[in-house]
Amino acid sequence: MEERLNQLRASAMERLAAATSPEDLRAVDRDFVGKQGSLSELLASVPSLDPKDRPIVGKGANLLKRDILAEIDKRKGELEAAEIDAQRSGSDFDGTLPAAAATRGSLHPLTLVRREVESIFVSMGYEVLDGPEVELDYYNFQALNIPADHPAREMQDTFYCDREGKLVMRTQTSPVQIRAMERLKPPFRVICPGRVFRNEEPDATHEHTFHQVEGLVVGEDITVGHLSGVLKGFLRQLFQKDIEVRLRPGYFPFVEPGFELDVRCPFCTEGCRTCKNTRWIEFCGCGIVHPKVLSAGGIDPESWTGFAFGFGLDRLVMLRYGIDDLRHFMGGDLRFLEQF
Ligand code: FA5
Repeated sequence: MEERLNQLRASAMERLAAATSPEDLRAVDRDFVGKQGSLSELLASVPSLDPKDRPIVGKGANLLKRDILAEIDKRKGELEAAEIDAQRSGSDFDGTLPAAAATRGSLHPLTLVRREVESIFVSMGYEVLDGPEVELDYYNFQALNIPADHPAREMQDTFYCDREGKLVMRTQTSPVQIRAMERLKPPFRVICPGRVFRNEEPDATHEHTFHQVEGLVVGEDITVGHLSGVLKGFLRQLFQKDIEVRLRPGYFPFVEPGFELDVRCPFCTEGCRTCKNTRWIEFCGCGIVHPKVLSAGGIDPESWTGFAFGFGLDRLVMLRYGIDDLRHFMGGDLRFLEQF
């Protein structure tokens, strides 16, 4: 009986050593350990054996079963490792094939247009400045001729950052006007692109977080002619054609006189959805810098004059690419972003 067990062990181990596939391993399992297998047959015959042989055969068969199952497991691991090695360095590896293309991100449309705006103004001799997004109430309002309790504060619903109302999320890029005046000696010309915040319910043309580009020129005898000339020159470069503009009176406490500048709709000649059939599109607030603002910035209003403007970058990007809803910009939808 022991001899029969030894024979079974030798033949099972020989087949396992020669196995080259998972099927070979399953066949050994079936032929030796499975219900119809040799070991099961042997165990079934135990009751008919001589009583003294029964424990020897029973124990031996169970031990052999355990050893065969362990060897199957071991061989399975070895075969899998060999297969991975073969795939890595085997015959079907073609080192001349091009590598899988890496997926590349793209710049956000706001970044693309902001860079374009910056390079146009830089080509006109402007310096690009930055300013803090969390701003002192002083720079965002007071120094811009908007004292506390001034009704103009209601034009921009503000996120305050502290109980005393000293710190705000800036509602406009205009505070950088004051910071620029404090730092630079006239004459100078600067633009300041940046993120601004207002407590507004988002819709297709409004966001609580959006972007503006501020412009400020301080020099001698600055006039409204300089202001409209610069903005026209900028728009010509941006849209690569002459764009008619018009000035309407507009109220901003930090400019006097103040205007809203509208541009001729670049998309139509007879009215369209973008210009709401008016043929004009509101482009920015602007005007001649108020003497009180120059003084607040440490510049003598008797000697120097200036103009300032501020436009919404998001709305410019919408115009540029024909985007109908400004909420796409912050929505994080890759299907939108991948188009740029
Ligand atoms: C201002 O913020 C002034 N600081 C502009 C200015 C600068 C006037 C210098 C005079 C001199 P206004 O609140 O109109 O103005 O905003 C300017 C532009 O920001 C608007 O023309 C519009 O394009 C954009 N804008 C305003 N509110 C939103 C909003 N909620 N979402 C997106 N864009 C907005």
